[in-house]
Amino acid sequence: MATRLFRAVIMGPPGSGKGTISERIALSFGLKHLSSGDFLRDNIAANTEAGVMAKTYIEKGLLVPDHVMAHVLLPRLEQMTRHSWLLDGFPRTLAQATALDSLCELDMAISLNIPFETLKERLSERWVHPASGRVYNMEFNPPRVQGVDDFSGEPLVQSDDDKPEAVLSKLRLYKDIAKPVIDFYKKKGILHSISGTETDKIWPYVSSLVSAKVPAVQASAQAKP
Ligand code: G5P
Repeated sequence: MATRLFRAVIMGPPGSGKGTISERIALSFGLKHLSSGDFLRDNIAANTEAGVMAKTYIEKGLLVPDHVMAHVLLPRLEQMTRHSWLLDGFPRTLAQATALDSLCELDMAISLNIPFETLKERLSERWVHPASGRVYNMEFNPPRVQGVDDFSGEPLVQSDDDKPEAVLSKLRLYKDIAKPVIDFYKKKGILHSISGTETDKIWPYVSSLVSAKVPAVQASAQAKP
């Protein structure tokens, strides 16, 4: 009989802390952290057909079309038959949510609600190491040496995408497109909406939500022959 694994998604607007919280969940509970943005960046770096197409959308601050996302992500998920995972940044649209639903049953959908002013401030403090995608925040998690990546020693850059006008338009787009996805998970009874302005204050709540579910899932898996 197949082992019952934990499957969850985390949603939220750009800068809401999906990546930061996902990393903490992955470390604390031993789940695989799968980031749609990282998958896209890998494809862009490898110059795949999907990566070339995705780049044109990401550069304009637009969502990558659903069929490209499905092509990049779903085969990877299909291979993950032995691991519990947390999917960060997918689904973003209702079409993506229904495609995921036909592939697997989710245990939990976490939706982060962070005020726009907070996102604007955070993103204006964000610096990225372009080659690796490593993200720093000058207040929250600064690099050891200002302006320089901790691992490669290469310079950090600030993206045009993190300017206030770009953040505002991305946030509007997010709100419109995410609503049907949030309703979809609400109807399924697996949605947990979490509001706050600081990741460190949100974290204990997220941690207790996941810990209430992960041992239960693992215990039921162990009980099976
Ligand atoms: P990504 O890579 O999924 P976004 O834009 O959705 O990118 P982003 O910007 O990476 O998400 P995040 O993961 O929600 O944000 O947040 P984060 O990186 O953890 O935190 C943001 C910053 O705030 C960091 O500097 C962090 O250190 C800091 N921070 C965190 N918590 C705190 C705090 O409490 N206080 C402070 N001061 N700072 C904090 O997707 C990239 C693009 O790929 C495409 C889209 O074009 C997207 O724009 N894409 C898709 N397109 C279609 N469908 C999909 N499913 C797609 N997935 C990706």
